[in-house]
Amino acid sequence: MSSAIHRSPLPDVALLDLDLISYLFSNPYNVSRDRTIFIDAVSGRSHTYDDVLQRTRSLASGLRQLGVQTGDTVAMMCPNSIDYPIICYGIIGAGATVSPSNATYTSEEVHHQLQTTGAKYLIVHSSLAQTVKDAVKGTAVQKVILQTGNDNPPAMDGVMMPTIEDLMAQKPTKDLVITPSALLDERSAFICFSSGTTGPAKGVITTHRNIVANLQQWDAHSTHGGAKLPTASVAFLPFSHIYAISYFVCGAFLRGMKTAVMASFDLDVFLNSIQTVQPEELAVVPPIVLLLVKDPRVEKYDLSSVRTILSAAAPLSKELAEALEGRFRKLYGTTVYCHQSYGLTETSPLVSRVSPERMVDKRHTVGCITPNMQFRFIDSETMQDVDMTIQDNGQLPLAEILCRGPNVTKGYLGNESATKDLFHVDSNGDKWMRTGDIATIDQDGYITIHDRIKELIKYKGHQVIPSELEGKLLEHSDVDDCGVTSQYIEDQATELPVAFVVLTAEARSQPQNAVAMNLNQWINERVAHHKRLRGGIRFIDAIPKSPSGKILRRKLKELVTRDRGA
Ligand code: 4UU
Repeated sequence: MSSAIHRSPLPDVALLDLDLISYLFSNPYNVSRDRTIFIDAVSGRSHTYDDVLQRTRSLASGLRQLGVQTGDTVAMMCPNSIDYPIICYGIIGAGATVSPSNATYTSEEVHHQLQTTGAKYLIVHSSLAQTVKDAVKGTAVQKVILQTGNDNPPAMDGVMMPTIEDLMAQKPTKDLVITPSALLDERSAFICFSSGTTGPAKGVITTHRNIVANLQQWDAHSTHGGAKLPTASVAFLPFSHIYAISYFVCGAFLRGMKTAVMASFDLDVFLNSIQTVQPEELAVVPPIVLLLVKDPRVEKYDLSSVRTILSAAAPLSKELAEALEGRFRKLYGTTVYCHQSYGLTETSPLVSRVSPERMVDKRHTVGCITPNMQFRFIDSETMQDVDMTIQDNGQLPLAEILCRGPNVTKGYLGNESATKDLFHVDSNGDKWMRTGDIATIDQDGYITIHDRIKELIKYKGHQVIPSELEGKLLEHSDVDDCGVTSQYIEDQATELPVAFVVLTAEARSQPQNAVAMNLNQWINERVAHHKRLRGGIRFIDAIPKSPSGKILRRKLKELVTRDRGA
């Protein structure tokens, strides 16, 4: 059935048999050791390439002395900073795995991640220490390491709290732990969290092979036809998400990109940083494209260095991309290509992007298959291959993307059944990863994402998992049943989570506004900011369900659209 397999139109790249630390520190792009790589966008504090090397060695050595062993997991809950990449490399260089938590997570959310990974160590910024104080209870965490801010961290019973700064000040006595070739497919570098196609957040095993391969795939794809990699960047995307891990935490250092790092997004700081570090490319998500199109402050800064704007993690409309290109043309007379790449946490992350030589005619797709990857397209119901060639009526067929390649995860940590569901085994016994994304592919191999059949909601590129919100709503005594879906809001360029709730008889007799307010407050206290029910709570008599009791999310979505049209 080789005809069902779609390959990258680009040649494969020769993959290196190296672990992440050896690859990064081999300095394949000959970055000058005194080049400034990470600069704090507000304070101006910075690290050169050499600073990163030295501090990584010290931290790895300090972590080993503290007891970290090869194969351990070290959880991390820190806002973006210029030290963040060093902390990641230090952990991996000590032989351990990094499991990053989003810095806006609640105690419950962090607790779930710590339970899943069995992390023995947790590195936390002092401003978030209060959150982790409860999160570590009942987990395997033995030591909490503080990244010092201006805060007074709470005391934690039974756990020792050295500081990262102390560890980084150690003499780099031990060599970094190098993962041998035989273990590149076994040992994980990162465990990020994703819902995959269904169910709660799961720990995605990103092995050394996965991440190194994807960095190489990214570079081969981005430089195809002789294009140059960017030399500078501005980082606001959360470093706990695979997009930023790839582009900034690993990519910026690997490629020697001078990178202004923002702890959180602030438009003026972002624009000012662009003016200062002069990136050729901006790595963003769709709502930031919208902001750059609309906000008058854009005109106060010189953004003329920008040549390409890369949007990923959620759908971007052609209209919005063109509006931003128009703004740059008007302001500077320059041609800027606002384009997309597509990927998943489970694919480390890049799956497809627009090749430099096709920016003009293909930039409104999500690009072509990246080197070393293969796709097949299936009917999600029947699991049969779909012939993707253009039909007589000129339409391209729609089907779910399955993929395979060196960057595809082996599965979810400690969750065999979810891992099994992630893969489709074809008639040859080959394993293909299900993406839950519905797409077309044109005759040049360029892909357009049309729909998402998995449960996942994307709020500004962040994952919002419906079943998680449903679980929290069901814990409320007013709620008999519920179902969560999303609504796409064009003028915010994002989906918003919407809850349908069946109230108990007693709650039905209460003023509905007050009940909704209570439920919103309940949710807001329990989940991170980006998971709030911004699309609203709607009361309904019954949640549409299949005979087996599964929520019919399609039906919920139809209700949202119907209400909207009404
Ligand atoms: C429509 O969002 C990501 C990964 C983003 C990424 C980053 C750098 C992709 C390529 C890259 O170079 O991962 P997750 O796991 O948070 O979410 C994955 C899901 C996909 O299955 C898809 O539904 O996010 C959606 N998605 C997109 N949808 C990702 N990119 C796109 C896109 N258009 N460009």
